[in-house]
Amino acid sequence: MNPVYKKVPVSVHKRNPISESPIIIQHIDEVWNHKSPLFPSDLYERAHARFWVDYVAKQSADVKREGGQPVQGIKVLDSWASTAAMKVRIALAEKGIEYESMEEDLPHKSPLLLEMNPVHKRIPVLIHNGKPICESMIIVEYIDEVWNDRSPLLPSDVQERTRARFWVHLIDKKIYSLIRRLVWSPSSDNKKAAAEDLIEFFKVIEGELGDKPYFGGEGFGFVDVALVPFYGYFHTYETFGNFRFARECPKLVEWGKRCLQKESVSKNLPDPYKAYEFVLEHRKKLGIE
Ligand SMILES: N[C@@H](CCC(=O)N[C@@H](CS)C(=O)NCC(=O)O)C(=O)O
Repeated sequence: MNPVYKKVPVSVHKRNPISESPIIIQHIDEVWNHKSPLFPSDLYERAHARFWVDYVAKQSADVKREGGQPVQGIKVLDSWASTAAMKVRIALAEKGIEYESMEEDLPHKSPLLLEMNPVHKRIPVLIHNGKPICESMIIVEYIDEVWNDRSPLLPSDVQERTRARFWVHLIDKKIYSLIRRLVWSPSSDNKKAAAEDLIEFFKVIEGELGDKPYFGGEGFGFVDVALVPFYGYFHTYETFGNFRFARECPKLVEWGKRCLQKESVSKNLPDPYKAYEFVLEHRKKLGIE
């Protein structure tokens, strides 16, 4: 029932297993939505509640619809090299929303960033009508809910929506520590073991993709947004880990190429060689030998 985490709780609904407690709670709230709502109906309040659920989970281990109207006052506190920020830019591009990107100099964070994200002090932050929304995938979900008249990212079927959230949660939970071991640790560390663990993770993700063009099926969606920024760094991971994705995860490479054909992706992913140079320079700045 839970081959990925092998942990309780697992809720089984219509024979479909659902794991990870914040995702189970949201599933319950969406399926039995006629009584005792758990999440607020207001979209901003909902994003805010999700932020705090996510924050609490990490510690222990009046927005108006503007469909059709030109949208004013959208800013992204951004960084070109950040995979988290890319997710937000891709989601906005999918929806065709214009916004102002404000590039942060992360070693010298702006007063605006500290004011808008006082909890984590990290980019990306979406500022919509003067209100901040933090945490990349919470922002993506918010974007999908506010501009719900076009290019849906989350599936409309509740079971499929929960499944998409499960995979995004897994990606967010695992990928950064795997990358840190391979790319952001001293060269003397065991890169072979780090590369093997990263490949094993991507093989699990590739298993979920299967033979589908995108994770949700025929259309580019929520899980694709969460994963595709890392495709921009595949060359970097291959170089550090001395392996080839084309050999290890060929379907994932084909998926990445397919995603790159979309303008929303190609305009927001870095050139693979520039991304690699960025990592080398940043390692130097951080004094990682
Ligand atoms: N879980 C966060 C991660 C955000 C994150 O790690 N942002 C990095 C850039 S990729 C950052 O702002 N780093 C600056 C710092 O940690 O001081 C999300 O998905 O938004």
